[in-house]
Amino acid sequence: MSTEPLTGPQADADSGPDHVPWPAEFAAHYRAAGYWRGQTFGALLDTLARAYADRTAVVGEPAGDTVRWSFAELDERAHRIAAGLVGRGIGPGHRVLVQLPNVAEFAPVVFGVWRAGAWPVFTLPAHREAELRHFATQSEASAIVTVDRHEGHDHAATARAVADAVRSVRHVLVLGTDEFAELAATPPRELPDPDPSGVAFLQLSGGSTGLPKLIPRTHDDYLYSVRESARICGLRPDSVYLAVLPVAHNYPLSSPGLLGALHAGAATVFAPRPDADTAFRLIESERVTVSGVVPPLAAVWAQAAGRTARDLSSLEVLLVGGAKCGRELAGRLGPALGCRVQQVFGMAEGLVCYTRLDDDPDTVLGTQGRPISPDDEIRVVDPDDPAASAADEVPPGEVGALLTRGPYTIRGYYRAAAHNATAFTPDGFYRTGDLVRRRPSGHLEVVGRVKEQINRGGEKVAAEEVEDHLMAHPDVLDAAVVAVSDDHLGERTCAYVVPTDGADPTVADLRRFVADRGVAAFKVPDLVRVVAEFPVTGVGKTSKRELRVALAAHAENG
Ligand code: AMP
Ligand code: DBH
Repeated sequence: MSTEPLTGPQADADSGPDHVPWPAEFAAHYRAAGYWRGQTFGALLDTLARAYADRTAVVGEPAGDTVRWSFAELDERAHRIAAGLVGRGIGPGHRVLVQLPNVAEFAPVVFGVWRAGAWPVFTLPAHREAELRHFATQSEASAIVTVDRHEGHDHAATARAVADAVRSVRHVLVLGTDEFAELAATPPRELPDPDPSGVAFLQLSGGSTGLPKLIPRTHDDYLYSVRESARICGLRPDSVYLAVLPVAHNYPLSSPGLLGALHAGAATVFAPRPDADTAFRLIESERVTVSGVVPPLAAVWAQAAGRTARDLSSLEVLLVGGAKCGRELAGRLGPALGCRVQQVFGMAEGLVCYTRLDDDPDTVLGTQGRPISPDDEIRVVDPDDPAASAADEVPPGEVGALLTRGPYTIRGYYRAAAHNATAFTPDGFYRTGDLVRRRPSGHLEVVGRVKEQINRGGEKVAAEEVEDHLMAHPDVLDAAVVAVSDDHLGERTCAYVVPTDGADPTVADLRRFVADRGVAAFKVPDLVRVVAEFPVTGVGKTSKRELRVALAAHAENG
């Protein structure tokens, strides 16, 4: 595995504050309106453990045996893990990379980190060494919590390699080891509650410009979105949420996800895999009432539902989002699965939109929802001007670039002052990079993107990041990665490559090269085309627009 440092612009140290606070007058308003309530996640779990003590909080299946922990047990485990972390010197403000698959332990580990005052950094199981090194370096992480092996990958070995390469990482804690069991058995102790208006964790962006940026979210702001998500999705104490997507991702974590379910006193069932067989088995056995999927998975479930012998009758609501769910697929889901459909359009940076359970069918099938909060400010602006401000709105009903600002949308990425200067408007609106049309009801239709990101069925691939990996190949002079439409995933990646003089790299070689750089499999280009030169724009920049046009023409001509 490559251990060279990452090259390219995104590897340059970008500095700046850990957290860009909301201006005082906004913060005062968000508190006065009751959005920010001054509660931390640790304090929330105290309250939940009292209110729902013996009710089931989490259900998982690590190695065949089902783990089933009540709120009181979850609370106890989180207290012990917190004490164990603090005993090892991992305390307030420390960053802890959490790389866990969908196992019940995810919940006590994350709440344990919170109670220790440390900040989870939510990596995905698909991330590999290069990405983890980047997150560890960026965040100056003190520890990594992971599993031994999962789906054939040796996570513990990868975590150790990261610890060897990144000096700040002093602890690799592996679930299932004696060392972890000892940590998790530490007697609970009183620990100071962190500042609720301070950073609670670092979430990852999909990475619109190179490697993912870290997103600082506070207890106050995130808990507001979690509380409202639980309400909007109709969660009750007797709801059962099935977490099928990797639960560290913002969507299954909070929309309404694990945290929304906990907040409502409901149970979360962790599906070890998202396939229809696994999911349907768990829906039947655990009487699951609600789940959340991405469109390609929704399509697979809808098809499989036609021939399953499983009883899916408990399922009341299926959320679909993360990528555009077209009207046709949205319309098929309810009848196929015997449930209601709720579209969700969100981002780890903040803004989350839902169709409401009482919206009319045209709105549910044809839009991606409306914002959670009356104080989510939405501007749909000139899509051709990357510097468009909130004042440059397009006429009502027209397509434009979405800018947003509000009580749970960040004002800046973690230590990224230079990037923040373009990712946000001077008055604090986040440039989402999404192209939307707004209906008079406030519902948004997502019609595309302005930013260079390929959405592979909900897994976001930053063109620039893959380009940088390709550019590291000695035979590659230039690389440009664009989206190609795909019936199943919505989009796939196509890498255009200009070889260096006289070189003739093969497609297989280039794909293997990217994979060997230690990146998630979903970032290895699906298609690779070797060409003599790229089309250029007026000022000589590679024209991705023309590459996309060429690709589309190629596809049409077979
Ligand atoms: P991430 O940066 O990984 O948090 O991904 C957020 C992005 O996913 C959004 O900015 C959108 O581009 C995309 N996205 C999420 N949900 C939807 C949806 N329902 N329809 C279309 N795009 C979506
Ligand atoms: O894609 C996303 O990031 C996303 C989708 C739905 C999200 O962050 C969310 C809901 O909260």
